[in-house]
Amino acid sequence: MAEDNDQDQERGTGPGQGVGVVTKTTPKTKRPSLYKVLLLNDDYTPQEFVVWLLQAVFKKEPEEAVRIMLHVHQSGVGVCGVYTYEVAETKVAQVMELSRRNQHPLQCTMERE
Ligand code: TYC
Repeated sequence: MAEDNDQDQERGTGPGQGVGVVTKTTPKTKRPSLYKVLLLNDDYTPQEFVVWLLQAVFKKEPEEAVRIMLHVHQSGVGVCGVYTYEVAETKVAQVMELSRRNQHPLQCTMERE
């Protein structure tokens, strides 16, 4: 063996001293948990405001924004998008702040998928 010589003995790296021990670390990549951002229906927030908000905050096309708004309006709750925790948290905060500033009671929450 290549390491079985005097030089290795002097360095204390001969057989049984750990030479050639390969530690293979398996790369561990964990996918982040995803969160649904939910919009709740109410009787007072104008439909136009909700459609505008879905485009401004959630980057929806106008047709998709109308579809989501009508779904929430008719069923009480609907998903605006699915994001990682911090992105979802930011979207919820933006919706709540825009609603508050415009004096609408619109509510928005997030829920783990
Ligand atoms: N229900 C409201 C209305 O008729 C419209 C609305 C839709 C409000 C969706 C909130 O998340 C909402 N003016």
